[in-house]
Amino acid sequence: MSEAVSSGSMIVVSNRLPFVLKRNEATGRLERKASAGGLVTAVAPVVIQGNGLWVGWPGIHLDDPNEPIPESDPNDQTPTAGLLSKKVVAVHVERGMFDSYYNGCCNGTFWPLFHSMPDRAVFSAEHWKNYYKVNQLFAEKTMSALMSLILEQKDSVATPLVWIHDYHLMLAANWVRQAAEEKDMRCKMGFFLHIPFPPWDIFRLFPWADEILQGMLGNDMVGFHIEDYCLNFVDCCQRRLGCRVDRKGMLVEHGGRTVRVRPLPIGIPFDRFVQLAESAPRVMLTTNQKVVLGVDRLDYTKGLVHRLKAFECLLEKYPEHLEKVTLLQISVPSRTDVKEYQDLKEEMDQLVGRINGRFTTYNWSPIRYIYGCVSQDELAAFYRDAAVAFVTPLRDGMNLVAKEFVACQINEPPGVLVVSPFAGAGEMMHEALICNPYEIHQAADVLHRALTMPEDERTLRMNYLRRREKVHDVNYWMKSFLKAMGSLIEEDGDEVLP
Ligand code: ADQ
Repeated sequence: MSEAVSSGSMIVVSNRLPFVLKRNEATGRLERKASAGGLVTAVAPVVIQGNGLWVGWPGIHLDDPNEPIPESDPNDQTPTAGLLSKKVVAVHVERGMFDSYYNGCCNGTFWPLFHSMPDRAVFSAEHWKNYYKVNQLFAEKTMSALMSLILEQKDSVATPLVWIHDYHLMLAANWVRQAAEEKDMRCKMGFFLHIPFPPWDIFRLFPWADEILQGMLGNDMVGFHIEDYCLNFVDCCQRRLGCRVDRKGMLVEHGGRTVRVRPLPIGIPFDRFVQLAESAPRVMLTTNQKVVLGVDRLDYTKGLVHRLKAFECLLEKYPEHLEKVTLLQISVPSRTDVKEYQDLKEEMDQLVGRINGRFTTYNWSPIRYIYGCVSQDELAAFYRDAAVAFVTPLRDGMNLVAKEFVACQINEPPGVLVVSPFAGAGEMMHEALICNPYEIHQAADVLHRALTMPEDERTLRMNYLRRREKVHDVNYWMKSFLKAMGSLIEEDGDEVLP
């Protein structure tokens, strides 16, 4: 698949820049630390090729916000290596305000609420105020980025594109739009939400729900992973704001404008994962044991406790798996300064200890638990050599792990993907085994079925899954976004209308 090309320069706006800044203790200098996610891989080349800009928080609180951003290391091979520091707009936010915006409102309110877990959500006027202010700050920075882009490219006829990402920045669009209109500057604005958009009954719990919807409707196009989230959003706009909507065409009328709503399911850099799987050395446990694999950020939405209990239930119900199957759970630490995440860590530690204490023999322990980040090579090897990927979120926007596992399944015969229907991935990866993590006994049955599935069925299912993910990879996602914005240049040079 060829790389996507935008007809205009793009400004990407995200909570974090596509790399973080770290202070080198020895030299005292700032350095870039690359982020290797699929989003950066797909989006950075389009920003760089189009001479665009990236607006975001640099991952560090600096005493002097004017301290220059370093250029990338000459040996940097990551997709952001070509992103010059003059193309990076760092948004500096005072520490206390950032904490209230990020830990308080984004992760304390929107994260649980949008994952339909309202009991975990904290509703605080103070956090909301800071969320509002930080969004304003991002909008101001985006506006100056837009002005500099337009000045620099004053002879260009193409309209610049502003692409805002995720639940951290749901309010920013309107301020950018208004300021651009006042200055008579053209721009197209798109938004993409990486997490689910909840149904009306959940969304309405947020006391300032109107403002969120109005903020999102400041864009020309609002994208979500799957159709269900689109319809939830359209429904909320109609019921909360009284907007006229077209459900079939997924259009919302607001403030004299028509906003397009589109499902844009994210993909992964499929070929990169295949290459990694082909070259990664074997890292799996030992002997002929089958490995059931879990890979996640340690987050309560990922259904980790349910997963461990389902595995325990498998060993009870189907003792033929004793000493033959191991659950390898790799959990990357996440939001470690938040109490709920510390509690989850403790619960996991105890549960792993209890299950291992119950079943461990001289030769075997049922659960291997790695609490930490693993390299991309290692990850690819784990994906490649696992018999089953057990992906059990209670709610998840998409879930890239399910897709990465499928890409790395290059062995013959392949393994089996088990995925929750409450992840966007479960909605789209029809040939996977679907498993409701809330029903522990049923989840154990599905896991048993995966472990005992005949080879030809495994091959058939995996071939379909791999074919779809290869075509619908992260570049395809990038292209779909540009197409939805009317900013995609196809090979023949024509812009593609939305
Ligand atoms: P996340 O909630 O972070 O993303 P996910 O989609 O599973 O969830 O992506 C996690 C990424 O982290 C994967 O690329 C995975 O390889 C990596 N990872 C996880 N554990 C790791 C470990 N221990 N070591 C190394 N790497 C690890 C949010 C939404 C998702 C949505 C994505 C993209 O919550 O629903 O799919 O954004 O839109």
